[in-house]
Amino acid sequence: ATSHTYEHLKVSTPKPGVALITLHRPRALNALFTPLLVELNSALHKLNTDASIGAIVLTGSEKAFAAGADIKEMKDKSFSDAYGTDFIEMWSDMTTAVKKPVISAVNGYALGGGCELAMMADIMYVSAGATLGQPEIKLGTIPGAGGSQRLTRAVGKAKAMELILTGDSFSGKEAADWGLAAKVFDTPEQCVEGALSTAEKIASMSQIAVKAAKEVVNKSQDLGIREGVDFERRVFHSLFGSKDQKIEESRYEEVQRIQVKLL
Ligand code: CO8
Repeated sequence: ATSHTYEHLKVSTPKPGVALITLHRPRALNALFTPLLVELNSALHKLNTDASIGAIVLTGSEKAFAAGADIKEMKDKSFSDAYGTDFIEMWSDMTTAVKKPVISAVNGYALGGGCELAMMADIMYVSAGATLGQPEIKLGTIPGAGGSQRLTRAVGKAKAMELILTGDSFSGKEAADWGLAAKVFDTPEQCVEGALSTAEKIASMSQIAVKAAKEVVNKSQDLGIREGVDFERRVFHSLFGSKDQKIEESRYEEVQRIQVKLL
């Protein structure tokens, strides 16, 4: 994926095991139109099957992560256009097809579809001055790429309802205070750097365990607690079959000491 050139994205590997995808449609503040989404899906698919990549960071520019779905592309769509092509369904690739952790580093505007894209990532990092929001209601519509579901799970019904019904935007600092973002940084550069170091840390772990961990945490969003705990235990059992889980003899005593402490 890194050697491939894209028109609306930049893909690089700034750290070992880490891919950085930068949305690059500066003239439209990274508004998410179909050609960009096709490229994004293609890049994600390639990175997903690239064994040298352990984690992915997704970012935009300092001014805009993404200022929404492309209003110009959408304004004349009819119901049959939207329903017939299952419009926006392709966005879900980001979470269904990608088994490796994705961290969004959000700076500037992340509005509408941009906010939804940021929330699709497994971990969201923000800079304090970022502007997030679901302003669809102001355009006579509602979030269409998971916003009403992911925002509500992250911040609770009261806050999500208020944000989605008013279309009011919120800051990166608020996103972190409410638990939507995992970390907040003072500047956009620090935000991207922070996301890259976390990605590097994740990429240094067992890829098979990381994949399993992502899968079980995501399941918690779909399953009740009992089924979720059962599912986790099954996946946990399956990791006894992985090479990475086997403790090297040189570490045996250290691990035993930890186990004794836990008892
Ligand atoms: N779609 C298409 N083009 C965009 C978008 C967008 N979402 N956002 C910005 N642009 C373009 C502008 O048209 C402008 O292009 P040009 O120079 O050719 O006119 C360029 O980006 C720069 O934008 P501004 O000059 O407006 O930059 P500012 O710094 O003055 O303002 C803002 C930045 C506040 C982010 C402003 O651009 C803005 O309000 N953008 C729209 C935000 C928004 O409402 N996004 C859509 C959310 S809704 C959604 O994503 C899904 C549902 C949409 C349904 C639509 C049904 C009609």
